[in-house]
Amino acid sequence: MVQLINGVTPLDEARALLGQSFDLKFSKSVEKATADLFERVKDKLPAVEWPFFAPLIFQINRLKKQKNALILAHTYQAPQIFFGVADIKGDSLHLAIEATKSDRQVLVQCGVRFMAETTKLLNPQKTVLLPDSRAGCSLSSSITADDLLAMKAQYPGVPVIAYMSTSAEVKAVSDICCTAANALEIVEAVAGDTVIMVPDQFLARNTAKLTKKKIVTWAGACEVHATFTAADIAELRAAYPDAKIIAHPECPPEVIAAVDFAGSTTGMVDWVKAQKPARVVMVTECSMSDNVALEAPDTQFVRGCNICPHMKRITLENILWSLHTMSAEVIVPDALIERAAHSIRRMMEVSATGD
Ligand code: CIZ
Repeated sequence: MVQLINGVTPLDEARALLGQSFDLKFSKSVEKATADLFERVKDKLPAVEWPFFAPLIFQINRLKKQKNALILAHTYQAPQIFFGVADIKGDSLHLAIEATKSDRQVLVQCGVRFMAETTKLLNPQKTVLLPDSRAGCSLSSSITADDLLAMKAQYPGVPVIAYMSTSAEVKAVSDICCTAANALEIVEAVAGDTVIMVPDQFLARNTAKLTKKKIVTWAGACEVHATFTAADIAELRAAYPDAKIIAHPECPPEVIAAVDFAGSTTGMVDWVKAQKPARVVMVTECSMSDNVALEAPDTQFVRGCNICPHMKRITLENILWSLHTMSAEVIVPDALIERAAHSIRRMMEVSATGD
């Protein structure tokens, strides 16, 4: 068996390897079959790139039907994935919930590992594939279950809220989960006047400003959002005085204080679609800004974003390889699934605005 594309093979070798099993020529029939998709993305993808993407998109869409697979793409995925092959698009909780409504048995997660685990937690009978098993997350890897158990020992009886960007192990030793959209609602809903919220120090500090409760947190941060500063926002304001600036609550509090709106990924998308600003800066992941731009033609998007290197590990090449070889399957032990899914379900009982 040739070496796996998943996680180890450079892109040019990946194409050569895929070429042994798939026709990757940009033929007239592929051009015709993908013409509508190109129309959708052409404002964000250079036309010269389409002949490379189109044959992969064509083969993925053909193979996913054969394999009874559903492709889930997070908002941070590049437009060729988001618009080219995804069946369900959105934030991690939305992807996992929507997958439960499908009868397709194979779920290909175009996202990072904690997202694939979340999908598995809510779809335990289905096969969940992660096209690059190295796709991690700085937040999720910042805390282990042992770290959290030690923290719980320090604060006996204090309820523990785990942000969705955590591993299944961490969710399993938490009381309830939260998203960026419902963090405040969950803090208010749990008992007591002190809560532990892990692992994002900035989401915790931004939430603490909105509640009387004391929030004990962890030193985790999202490497995409943590690097934005108040000076960046001031520079953007000076350069684009007419633009609305919106940011994700994983940004530091001084950034959140300086922007016009702060919200989760879904919150930001909804805000742009509802407010229709003439010009906007999305202080978040770059592909998200590109994807929203393609759906909001009346708004001009200024790029004030960072790229998530983990999300960008997912490519059309490794999605096709993943479907072809049915790898890499995300395995979560049954006992862990039960406990970790319980924390997600508790959140869904408390909050109607899960995603
Ligand atoms: O869980 C998600 O999808 C992330 C990363 C953030 C959000 O705001 O939804």
